[in-house]
Amino acid sequence: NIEFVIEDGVAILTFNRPDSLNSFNAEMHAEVREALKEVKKNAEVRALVITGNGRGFCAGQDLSDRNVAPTAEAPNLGESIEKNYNPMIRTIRALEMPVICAVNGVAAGAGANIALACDIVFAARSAKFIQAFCKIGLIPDSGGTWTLPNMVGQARAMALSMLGDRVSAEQAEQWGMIWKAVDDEDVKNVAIETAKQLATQPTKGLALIKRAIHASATNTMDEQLDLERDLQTIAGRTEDYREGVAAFMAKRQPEFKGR
Ligand code: LHQ
Repeated sequence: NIEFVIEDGVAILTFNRPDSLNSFNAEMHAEVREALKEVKKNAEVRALVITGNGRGFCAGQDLSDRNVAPTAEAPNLGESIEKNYNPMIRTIRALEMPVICAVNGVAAGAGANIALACDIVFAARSAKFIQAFCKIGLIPDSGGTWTLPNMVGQARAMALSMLGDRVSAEQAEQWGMIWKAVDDEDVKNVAIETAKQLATQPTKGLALIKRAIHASATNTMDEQLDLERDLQTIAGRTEDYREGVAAFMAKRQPEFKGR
């Protein structure tokens, strides 16, 4: 249900259920969980790319394995969120390396919000972002009620969540939901090349940048100044900081180790 490879310091996780637009069943959840575990513990990995095979990126939960017959017991969706979606989103957000998303096609429901949880998002020009949840009586999950208003403001977040309108890649770029819309045929390569380049950079420093930017959404300016002081203290003790300054002064290319 997924493909997972590691090359040149980059882990590439590809959703691989193209017939159902890479929607999540239980097996795919388990495989993604294992892959993310490997990313976390393998010291060689210094960036992660998430993408999908076929014409979709991910259509969220696989709705075909839901028993919604009138006689069926009411499901507990919170359990599935607690077991599957929330740990995945929390892991992506906490990974101490850049997570690059290549949205190769439609991203709907949880699929849209997995993309929005990543650090740098490229989307194919033909891709669409759809908060599809409202169409089946649900609310945006996988962090969407947090990421979306933070990125696009409450007016747009509310309307997108209630109407379930399709947002094009270019609109998503203009609204600050993603980094860049790129030509369809380039999206995976651009994401992988960006990740490979980032995998040669000061990984620890990048992880600290990630922490600081995330914290800014809920911190005051004053709290953020304190956090910057603390994180810069950590950054200043890394080998890569020494190497960066030494290379700059010697007018040579730095060789970062990621620590
Ligand atoms: C699918 C799906 C799908 C199964 C396309 N499942 N087959 C969390 C916790 C617990 C439970 C509930 O949910 C959640 C989080 C969620 O993610 S809820 C939201 C679930 N996702 C959706 O509601 C999106 C459903 N999909 C769509 O609205 C459309 O498929 C989109 C707009 C994504 C794409 O439309 P089209 O380009 O017209 O493609 P299509 O609809 O023809 O889909 C292609 C095939 O993929 C089709 O199968 P078929 O056998 O007819 O070729 C679809 O049935 C299948 N598929 N999404 N989520």
